[in-house]
Parts: sequence; C-alpha cells; structure tokens
Amino acid sequence: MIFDRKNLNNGQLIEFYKKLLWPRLVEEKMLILLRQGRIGKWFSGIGQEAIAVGSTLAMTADEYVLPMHRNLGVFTTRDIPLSRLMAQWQGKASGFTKGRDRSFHFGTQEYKIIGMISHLGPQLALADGIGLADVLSKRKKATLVFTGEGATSEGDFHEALNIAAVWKLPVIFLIENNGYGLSTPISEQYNCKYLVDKAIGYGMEGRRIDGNNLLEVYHTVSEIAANMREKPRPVLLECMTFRMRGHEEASGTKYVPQQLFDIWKEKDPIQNFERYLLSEGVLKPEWIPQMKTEFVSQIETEIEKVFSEADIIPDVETEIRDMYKPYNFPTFQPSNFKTNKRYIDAISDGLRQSMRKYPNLVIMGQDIAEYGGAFKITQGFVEEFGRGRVRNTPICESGVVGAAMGLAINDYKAVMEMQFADFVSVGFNQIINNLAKTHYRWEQPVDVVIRMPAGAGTGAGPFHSQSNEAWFTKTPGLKVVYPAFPDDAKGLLMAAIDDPNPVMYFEHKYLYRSNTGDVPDGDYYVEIGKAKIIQEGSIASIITYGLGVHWAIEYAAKHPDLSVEIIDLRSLQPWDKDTVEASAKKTGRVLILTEDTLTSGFGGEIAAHLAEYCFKYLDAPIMRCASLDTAIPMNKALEEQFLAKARLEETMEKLINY
Ligand SMILES: Cc1ncc(C[n+]2csc(CCOP(=O)(O)OP(=O)(O)O)c2C)c(N)n1
Repeated sequence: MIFDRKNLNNGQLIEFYKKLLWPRLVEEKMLILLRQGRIGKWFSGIGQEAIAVGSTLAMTADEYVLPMHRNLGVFTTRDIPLSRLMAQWQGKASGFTKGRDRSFHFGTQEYKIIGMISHLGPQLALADGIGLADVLSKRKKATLVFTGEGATSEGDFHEALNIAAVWKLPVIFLIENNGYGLSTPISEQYNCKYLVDKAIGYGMEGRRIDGNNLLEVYHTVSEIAANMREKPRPVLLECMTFRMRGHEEASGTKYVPQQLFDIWKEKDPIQNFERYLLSEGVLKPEWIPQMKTEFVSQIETEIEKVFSEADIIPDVETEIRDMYKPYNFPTFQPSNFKTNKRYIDAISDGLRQSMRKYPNLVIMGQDIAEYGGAFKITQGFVEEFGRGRVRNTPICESGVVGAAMGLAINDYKAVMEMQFADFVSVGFNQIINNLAKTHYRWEQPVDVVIRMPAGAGTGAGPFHSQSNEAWFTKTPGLKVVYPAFPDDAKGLLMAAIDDPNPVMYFEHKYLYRSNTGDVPDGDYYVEIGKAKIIQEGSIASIITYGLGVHWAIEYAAKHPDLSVEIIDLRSLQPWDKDTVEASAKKTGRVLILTEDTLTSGFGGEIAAHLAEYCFKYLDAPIMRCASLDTAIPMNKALEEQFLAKARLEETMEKLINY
C-alpha cells in the first residue's frame, strides 16, 4: 500500500493514526462484551475503518455526515464520547434516543451526524435536502453520505443521485464496497464492472479508490469537498474494502471463501498505516503499545460508567408526548376582509401567503414551476419567489420526500406536492418511517407538509381517485388534515406549514373548482385537531370530513324535516374527540360517513371510540356509511355505486328508525 502524506505534518499524521486506532479498539472490546453476553448485537466495521475515519477527517466539523451501520469511525472521529455512544447502544436514558432506537440509528445536530433508519437507502435523499439548504443559503458546504454496495440496488440510491445531479447539489455519495451485502456477493448484486461507472449515467463525476488507504481516502474526500464547496455538484465515490467479519456477529462468514480473507488481511488499514508511519519515523515502535494500553483503559472506564447507569423507568406520558414536537397555535387576528374564492384558489392563497411569510420555505413537486402544477395551484409562484424556492422535481416521490426532510434538518421548511395522492405509495417509506418517527427517536422536528390531491368524483379510476388518508392516520408522528371548504383549506394549510411536525394535507380534487366560499385575506390559521359543527341538530349526528361533508349537507337539505347535526372533522390526526363525543351524547344516534372504503378506514376508529366512551348515551348502534371494499372504478355508474353517497339515504333511514 502506497501512502502519500502530501502536506500533512507529523503531528497530523499521529492524530490520524489515533483516530484510526480508536474505533478498532472499541470494536475489539465490543466483541468481548458480546461473547460475555453483556451486549446484544454488533455490526462490525473491522478492516473498513479507513473509509469512515478518513472521510470524516476530510469534512469540516459543521458539515453533515450521514453514516451507515458499520461506520463507528464517523462517530468517534467527530469526538462523540464513548460513554454516550455506549449509552445509546445499551438503550440508556443518556443515549441519543433515550432507549427508543438501537445502534447507530440516531442523529445529532451537536455533531452534525444524521444517522440511518434501519431501511437501507432513504438516508441518501436526506443528503440532497441538506445540500440544497446549503446551496440556497449560499453556505459553501459539502455533505457526505454513505451507502453499502448492496444498498445501491435500492431505488432510493437511483433517485437521490439523480436529484443531486439535476440540481447540482454538493453531496459526496460514498459507496463502501465491502464485497458482500449480508451473504450476497457483488456478482449477485450488480452487473456492471464497477459501481462507480453508474456516475456516468447520472451525469456526475465518479472516483474509485482504495478504501483501506487512510491517506488516499482523506486526500480524495478533501479535494472533492473543497471543490464542491466552491462549485456545487455531486460526486460518486466508490471506496473498495472488505468486510472482515460477519454481517453482524451472529450471522457468521461461512459463505466467504477463506482466500478472500487472506488477501484482505494483508490490506488491513491500520497495520498498513502503522507500518508507513514507522518507516517514515513519524511513529516510534515503543509508542504503539503505550498508546494502545492508554486507549484500552479509557475504553474500559467509559464503558463501565454506562453499565452502572440506571435503567430507564418507562413513563407513558413522556413517550406519547415526545412523538410530536410541542407546538403552540399562533395567536393572530384574522382579517376583516374576505374574498370569495374557489377551494383551489384558497389553497393557492394559503401557500403563497406562507411563502411570503417564511423566507426559508421551499416547495417542490412535479411540474410545479412555470407550468404551475397539474392543477395550477402554484401558477405564478416562480415569478414571485424564484426557481430556488419553487422547484420542479424529477419524477421520484421517495427521493423528494427525503430531500424535503433534509431541508428540514438543515433549517428550512418544505412543502411537497404529490401530483396525485395515489402516488404517495412510492414515497411511503420516507413518510411513515423517516418523517413520522424522527422526532420521537432523536427529537429532530421534521417541518414538512405533503400536499395530497385526493378523492373521487371525476371518474379517474383506481390510481387517480383513492382516499388514502387511513394509510397515514395509523402512523403516530404524522398529523393529518382534510379541509372541506375554502376558508379551512387556507387556514389548515397555513397552520400545517407553521407547525414544525410533518403534516399530511389532503385536498379534495372534486372540490377544487366546485366549491367556493369567503376566505379571510392575509394570514389565516385554523387549529389542527379542531372539528367544526356545520349545523346543529337533535335526532342524529353525521360525523364526516372532506367530500363527505358536502354529501351530508346535501342530505340535510333534502330532508329539512329531520334535525341532523353535521360535524366536519377537518383534522384526522389528532382528531377532535370532545366535539364528536358531545354530538353523540346530544343526539344519541351517530352515522360516520367516509369517502374511504369501509374496512379499517378512519371511520372504524371513531366508531370504536364512541362505543367505548358514549355507549350509555346511544339509542342506536353506531353506523358507518363508507365506500365499497373494492378498488375505485373509473366508469361513472360504477364509481357512483362505489361511493358511500350511494348508501347514505338508506343508512340514515336505518339509523333514525332503529
Ligand atoms: C430496505 C432494506 N432491505 C433489507 C434490509 C436488511 N439488511 C440490512 S443490512 C443488509 C445488507 C446490506 O449490504 P450493504 O449495503 O452492502 O452494506 P454492508 O452491510 O455490507 O455494510 C440487509 C440486506 C434493510 N435493512 N433494509
């Protein structure tokens, strides 16, 4: 192995050696603890340390690094005390996730490290968002994100690289190519000669280096980072190395030919660097055992400190509370001036007003710039706010949700427009696992709103008209709103954008141009979690939201003799239990009306709640009127039959006459 120190002085080289040695010794201790049964799981990075250590050394302390499960060297090079890491691994209160997540699954703004979730791939697009925030605020920074070679097969890899290339983001995508993804060798993982060749396809630079050579990693990353700070653009860096132990300690290495271990043993990053430093006279042979003894004793002390730390005492309230960042609804004076607007224009108004209010708000989506979006909600936005903040995206929902989260991590707010709510299925993982769970895991708020043009009534068929709010209401960490009128559409959107938590904002396509109403000018907020009584009544309550509200109003207008109370939930997560309970107690008969299909829809949740808390006030069973348990068909007659509205009359009759 040939080392080139370039301009590094002896002091720096010794420092580098210590940084490289430390994670190896920590790991050796971990393996002992594992054998003793004192810790559970361990993903070894032995033999690969030069990549994590060398690349992290090359980044400035205020630049973000997004490591993976084998990158202990990133955490130690950023000088996180071992006791804090150990507390994290042991699930102690002083760990970064307070016992809520394991191993390296945490982030820390203090050390500018954004850890992975278990899923391989999503971290890559987060780096895009972080890089975008730096570019927008002209911060001249680079971001470093890791992936294993196995995970390059994930769609998230492709999406993140493509976005970064198209948007010229200063992100180093570092592939740690260690030969195996669990038991799968590279020959079964990809069919190109070198992974780095994929860079050509994305129109970005690519470099392939010896990942076991600390100085090669350090100098290459330093040079790339220095370059991209001045001239933002992504680079794909493939670092060749080898996994010297099992995927994790329990899984063994039987599937790896011994010959490979023999070859790579010779390339051990620490031994080789040590030999070089000795040959250069930078290190003296007698220093090495001295240094090791000192480190081992430090490791011992730090670790024992954590073993003696008290275990967490579970507390339900704390756990529930930490799912969301606490937020106070803003005090504001709604304008006395109102303008009559269509539902769609109210959304546009709320979005524009928010863009004016928060200079750090970025909106992203397919065709939303000059074209104005599939429904023209962002028409004129580019002219007012510029292309930096109003961004056309490539067609890659997962990557864009990830980029939105990255923006939020790096001090921005983001709104993403799904072209149709149905397409959220290809961005699902980022929403339910990343956006939703991050605050609970390590207290990082994710200030992202996803706009969801949803719903039926336009004969658009199974993939352009679904009601998919229940995919999200069951995921703690998300807020879900669903306005039915123009004023609420504006107020809930502005509230969603103001709220630092991730919010799924459902907007009904059928209402876009069919529904109008007076909307306050200027800033206007509607509190998330508060229902609205549309009309008071005494004989039965219809609890509904979205288009269902209009079906209920139509029903009531057709039956002026029946005193029906209509509650528009407006928010589904959290939802207004007090208002719903009060209505149920008052009328004693409840119909839950949803455009969504019946089974496991949100209506079931309301019904269960009322059955539990209002049973003695009810004069009839709680009834649900929902759409058929089928996919939603395109043909108009079939669609009408599918929708709950077709059964509203008969269900109400059954309820009232029970
Ligand atoms: C989306 C997803 N699929 C599968 C897994 C299970 N899994 C965890 S690590 C791993 C192998 C990863 O290989 P690679 O990306 O090369 O990284 P390495 O472990 O070699 O460092 C697999 C399959 C996962 N965590 N996430």
